Amino acid sequence: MRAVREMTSGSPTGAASTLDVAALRRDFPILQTTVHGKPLVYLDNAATSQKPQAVLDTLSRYYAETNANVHRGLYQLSEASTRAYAEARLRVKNFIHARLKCEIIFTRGTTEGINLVAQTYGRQHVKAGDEILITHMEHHSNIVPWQVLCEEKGARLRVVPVTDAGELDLEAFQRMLSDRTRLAAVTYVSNALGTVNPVKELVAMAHARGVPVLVDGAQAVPHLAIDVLDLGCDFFVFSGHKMFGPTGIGVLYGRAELLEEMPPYQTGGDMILSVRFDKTIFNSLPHKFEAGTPDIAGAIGLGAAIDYLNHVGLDRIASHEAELLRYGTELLHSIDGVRILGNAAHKASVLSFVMDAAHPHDIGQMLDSEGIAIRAGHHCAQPLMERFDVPATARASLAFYNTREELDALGKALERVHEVFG
Ligand code: C6P
Repeated sequence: MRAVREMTSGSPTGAASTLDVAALRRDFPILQTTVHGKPLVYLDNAATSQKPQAVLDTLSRYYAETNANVHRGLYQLSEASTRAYAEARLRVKNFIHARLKCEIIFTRGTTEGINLVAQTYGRQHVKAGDEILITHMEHHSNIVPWQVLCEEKGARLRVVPVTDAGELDLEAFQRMLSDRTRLAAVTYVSNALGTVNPVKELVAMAHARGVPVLVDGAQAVPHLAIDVLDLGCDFFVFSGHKMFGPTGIGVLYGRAELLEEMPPYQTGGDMILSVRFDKTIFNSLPHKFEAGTPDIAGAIGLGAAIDYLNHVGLDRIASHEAELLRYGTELLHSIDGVRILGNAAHKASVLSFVMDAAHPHDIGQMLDSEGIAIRAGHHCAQPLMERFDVPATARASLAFYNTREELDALGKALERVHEVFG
């Protein structure tokens, strides 16, 4: 945690700073390990990120010292656990700059957050003949819940096209918003292309037509500072595990006015004020949407990940990753037979590519033998693969702890793939 080194010279604003990546890497035990006898080069951060010792310690300390159920006991441990859980919610609220703590709902992750909105807000507002607007670059999690809802209601799923560079067609987005559109659901950062969408602009366009917007922030939170009020979005969802927190915990942010009106997603303990056989009264926000014992340790671990990210600094992370992405892009362009998918002007962290010589799965396996972890496949974005006429891509995805040396190792291994298969 002492790894951030300020370097305030060299910038007209005096704000330039850089990361002491070597020191930061020591915060991540898994980055010190080897795979097939080679140092691990972890380039699958879009799938899930690694966890710093601070998060691991928080989890084990919670279970060793504070573990008790929340909102139930009158004894000290339960009060401490309840307090820690509430503090985690406050950390999330501050992290995404929400207005109110009760607008933060803990979920299992991005997928559950989207399903929650589709099954509550969606079922409440969408009727036959209505439309839901999504984009061609969505993850399956931001396609299928809307598709299922549309089928149930006799509504229509409309899909905004993506250009050859992998950018959203903004004119089409504008054109496809109609009086029938009940919700637009868009990703902030594409997991398969790295494209950063102009979410604030999209929200403004949608709101001008009275259409609420859900933003899938799964791939944004580890890389960009998030301000939901500035974006103006109505819902924002993300997963803890992609931002150096535990698996099994995520967040749905919703504007209180909307959440208040929505029916519960799941029912049972903790989401009620009173239960009688003739009538149940639901609890207030956020508890109305958190039925059952929540992932208390996960939420507290997510709070620790937020502290860690704040300590490292999202501005420093963004500039380090932009430099890595530029370096990696040039490196891949220099290798014979490599073609990058996703060449948007504004990108974050993802290098998705195909090679003439080898299937992405062969690339993934050869890289694994060198200790390099990438993802090969459709990245849960099959419609996007079809759009680019490929069955799959190989994808290297970056985090702030990655280095040029690791990208050099990737480059060397890809040269070997070219020699072997080419
Ligand atoms: N993408 C990837 O390798 P969950 O699984 O609920 O934490 O996140 C789902 C999800 C939703 N939206 C986007 C943009 C995502 O990237 C993901 C997860 C991983 O790209 C696993 S498929």
